[in-house]
Amino acid sequence: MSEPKVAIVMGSKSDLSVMQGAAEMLETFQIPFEVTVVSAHRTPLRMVRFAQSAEKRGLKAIIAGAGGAAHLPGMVASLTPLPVIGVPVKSSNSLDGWDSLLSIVQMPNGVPVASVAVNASKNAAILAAQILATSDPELSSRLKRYKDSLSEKVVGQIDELRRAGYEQPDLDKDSTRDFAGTES
Ligand code: AIR
Repeated sequence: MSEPKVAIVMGSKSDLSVMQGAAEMLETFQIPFEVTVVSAHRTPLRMVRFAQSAEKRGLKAIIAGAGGAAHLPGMVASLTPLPVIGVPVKSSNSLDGWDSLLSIVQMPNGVPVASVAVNASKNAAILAAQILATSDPELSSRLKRYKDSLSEKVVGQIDELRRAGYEQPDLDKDSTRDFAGTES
């Protein structure tokens, strides 16, 4: 793979089962990435080195996941101009994910962290892809195809309901589509 464009960092390897969803999604979009463990509390200096070198190393976005007192995304965001997307991880020490979610979302003015839902690492990767796609037309096309595939799945579900005997409202008379972004 070429130089990583996105970093996936997590507070502990125990977060990997959640965070690997982001890795899978970035692979789908053919975005080169790196994956590592950086703990805001156990390795604070590694966190500073990681965040301060991220832009120079050519990264364009950072996905940071942590559980419990999830300070990693916010602290990384305080040390880099790159966009940081936080993934609240519902870890073994977590109060049902709320502690992590609030630690990530409730940032002070001036230091934003974008947050996805608890454990929603795939969405973090999609958002990172969307950020990169603003300056990458090929990636933008891949994203549009992905979004089209989402609405196609729903069309399939509607057909299944119809076949199961549930009459469907006629909402799709004209040729408009939910996501008509794919170039012909
Ligand atoms: N964590 C690690 N350093 C700082 C934090 N907040 C988090 C990890 C993991 C949780 O603590 O992100 O979700 C439990 O980590 P471990 O290593 O004890 O399994």
